[in-house]
Amino acid sequence: NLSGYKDVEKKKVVIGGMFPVHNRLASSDSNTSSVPVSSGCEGFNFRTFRWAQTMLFAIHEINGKEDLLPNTDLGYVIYDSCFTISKAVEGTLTYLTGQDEAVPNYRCGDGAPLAALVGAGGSDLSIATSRILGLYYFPQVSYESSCSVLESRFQYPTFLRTIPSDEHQSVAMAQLVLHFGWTWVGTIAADDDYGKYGIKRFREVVEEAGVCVSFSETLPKVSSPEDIQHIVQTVIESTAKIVVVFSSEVDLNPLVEELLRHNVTNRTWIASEAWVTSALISHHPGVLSLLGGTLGFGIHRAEIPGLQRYLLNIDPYEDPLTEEFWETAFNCTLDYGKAMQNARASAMGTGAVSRIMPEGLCTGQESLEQLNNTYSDVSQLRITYSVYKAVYAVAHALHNLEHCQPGNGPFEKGSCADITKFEPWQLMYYLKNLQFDVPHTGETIFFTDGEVVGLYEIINWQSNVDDQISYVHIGYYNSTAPPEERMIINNDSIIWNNNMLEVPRSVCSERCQPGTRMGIRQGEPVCCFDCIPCTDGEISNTTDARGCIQCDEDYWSNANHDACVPKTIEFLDFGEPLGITLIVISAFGALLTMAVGMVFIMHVGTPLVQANDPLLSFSLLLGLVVTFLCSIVFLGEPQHWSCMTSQVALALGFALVLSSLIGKAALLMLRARALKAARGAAKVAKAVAKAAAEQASDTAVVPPPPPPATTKNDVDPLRPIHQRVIAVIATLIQAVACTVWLIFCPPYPVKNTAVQNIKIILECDPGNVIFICCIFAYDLLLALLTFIFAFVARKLEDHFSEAKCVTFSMLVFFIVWISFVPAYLSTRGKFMVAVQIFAILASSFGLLFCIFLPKCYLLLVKPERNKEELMKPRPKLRDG
Ligand code: TCR
Repeated sequence: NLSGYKDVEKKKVVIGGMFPVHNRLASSDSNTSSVPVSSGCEGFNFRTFRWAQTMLFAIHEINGKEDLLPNTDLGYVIYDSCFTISKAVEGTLTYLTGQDEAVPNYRCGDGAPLAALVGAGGSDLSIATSRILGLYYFPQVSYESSCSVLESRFQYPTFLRTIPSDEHQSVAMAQLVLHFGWTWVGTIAADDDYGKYGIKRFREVVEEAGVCVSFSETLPKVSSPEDIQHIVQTVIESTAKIVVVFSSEVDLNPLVEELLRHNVTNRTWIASEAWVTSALISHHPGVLSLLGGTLGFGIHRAEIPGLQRYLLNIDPYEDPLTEEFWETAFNCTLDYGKAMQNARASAMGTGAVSRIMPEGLCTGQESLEQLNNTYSDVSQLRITYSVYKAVYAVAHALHNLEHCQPGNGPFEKGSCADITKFEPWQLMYYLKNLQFDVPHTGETIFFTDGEVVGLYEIINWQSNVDDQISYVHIGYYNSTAPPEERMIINNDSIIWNNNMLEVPRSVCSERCQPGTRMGIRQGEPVCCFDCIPCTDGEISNTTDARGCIQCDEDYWSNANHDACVPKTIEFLDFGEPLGITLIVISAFGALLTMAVGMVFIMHVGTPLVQANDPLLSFSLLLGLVVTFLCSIVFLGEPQHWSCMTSQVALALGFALVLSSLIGKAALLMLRARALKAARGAAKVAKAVAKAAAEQASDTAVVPPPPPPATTKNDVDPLRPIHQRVIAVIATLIQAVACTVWLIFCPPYPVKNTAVQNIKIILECDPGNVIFICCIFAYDLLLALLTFIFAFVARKLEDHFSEAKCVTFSMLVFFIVWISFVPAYLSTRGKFMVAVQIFAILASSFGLLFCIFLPKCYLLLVKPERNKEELMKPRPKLRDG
């Protein structure tokens, strides 16, 4: 008899206990032809048996105390819930009705009032039992059921527990995952309320923080190799390196065995409280490679002095459960006959018991100490301590109930309850308003609405010297602390899977570096994405940027696309080689033109200079100087003044040149036509003369008529004044046009960013395209007219082939400007300016050389040919 009723006058109260001492129901063939019997259980669990024994130990301790329930002895009834709801319900009903049928179960203290139920085991069992107990307002104190749904006082009015709610644990796990920056995790949950609600809350918290769940599997409750196989495949195939498991050890064990068979490594497992210190899991051979580095949450651990001795001193013959324990632990059959013999023998001191034992039998004298069994391992008393606290809670409530002062009691009219015949709800009152210190540990226990505070130790599975797993305490979690202090982890003391020291990574996609943005993958979680490089002109300067940012107008992306850099400013500068070259060439051109002018001035009196109206020649040279020099204005950073001057000077310069030329060309053409007419007249005159001569030879000699007078006036119908008027008018038209242009829509400098992304091209905007077109079209028109006039006069052979020179120079002019168009259109940026300058220079040099080179040659090298009579056009037909 485990409870000592030494004192006969002592009152008795019975506490109920329920422990899942077996792991499952024994399978029974469902035969409806006979009376159904309650099925038995199988799979003896040493750990839960220790819990049951701890309850007995606590009751013993309390019964031995003078200050706690001094006048009352506690008895107990303990049921095996077998990890199954049906057994738990069966036990609850048996307990409530007092029909002691369900054996093997302890029952001690018949007839005494029932106090409370300590149990019933896992959350699913407690949910079932507390619904029944709640009907009668019968208190239930759970040591193990941590599921958050049991928080509801509405559904479970009489449920209390000494283990914190999983609400805290789920949040703590989520925080752990976030703490290490894992964004890609897999989850495995037991197929019960514990696993499902635990993982559900974990997912909620974690997903809100942007973590994605790679897979989410459920462990089968009833052994199913296919399901386990499926989960193993999922774990292997997933890229998630972190697996969160919310399950009891019993449900998880088959999976661990299968994973070990598949040699799965390189995962970090996050353990829930139910398996974080499980010997069942951690004692598999070779488990280190699979589960080394596991992190998990354990409830408060305590030392309970005297417990180990109590556990080791268990009497195997006391009860069917202890018998089964003994036989399972020593893998033998207890032999009652031999046992009695041995007892006698050992009492007589003969010893040498085991040598005479037949194979497979045991005596009950075997040493539990040497067995090294989970049962007697008191190094990780967590749930055990919770059981201990639960028993003490009931005892303290009973104590308070017993020591109620009549008149000051909590019930109607200050009445008290009687410990010999109290109602369950009266005990419930005392349990709810309880506060006590746990013996040995000194921890203060009180229930806030049935719950205790969420305090966890964070445990890391590390290998110890003999390659066994040791549970190393690396931090803690306190749900009552301010948010940032809730979790304290010593990162350095963690040893990860494969004995790694750095934190493992678990992400679906690596982070997107600056310069790229996250691109969603259709149909995949948000944590899985592609990093798409930003397009040109767009940047991202953070990791994991959702999108790229467009750079400002004057900025452009750098090569890495992680910063906007100012665009390079481009214009053709004076200082650069191309600029210098162009300046030199144009200056040379201008100087050369002036030199030609000088030569002309020096020979101004000679026929050659006089033949072509010298004033027009000078204006032509002046125009050329202007065009040469204006090309310099095209260089440098465009300014308002330079934009206006360059184009206008060019247009005017050309206008001046071409107007002068048109004057010359018009003169030449008229000369040519006059000459042609004169020649026609001469022919007629000659024919007439010939006929007359023939006649005369017959008759008499008639002097021939004088040749037609070719006076200067006849050949030069256009006087210099006319040419000049033409030139002046032609130039003036252009000047007026340019003035209008400058007044109404003057060219202005612009920043052109459209052509090239990485550059700002500084250039001149013409202000109005139509205007600039008209102005240069006018120049072109002058050139065309000049060409036509000169072409018509090309046959006119004066000594200097003036008409040919002009025709040729116009051809050069056209060729240059025609080839300029495609060249200009196909270049970009500052080279457009260069092309334009080249065209200007080329056409100007063309004009200069074609028109003035032959003349200068004559003037300087062959002055003897510069004679008056040579200046006259040489008619092909000579007189006589
Ligand atoms: N709460 C779990 C069951 C459980 C358990 C354990 C089972 C917990 N701790 C340790 C075996 C060993 C925590 C439940 O179902 O509520």
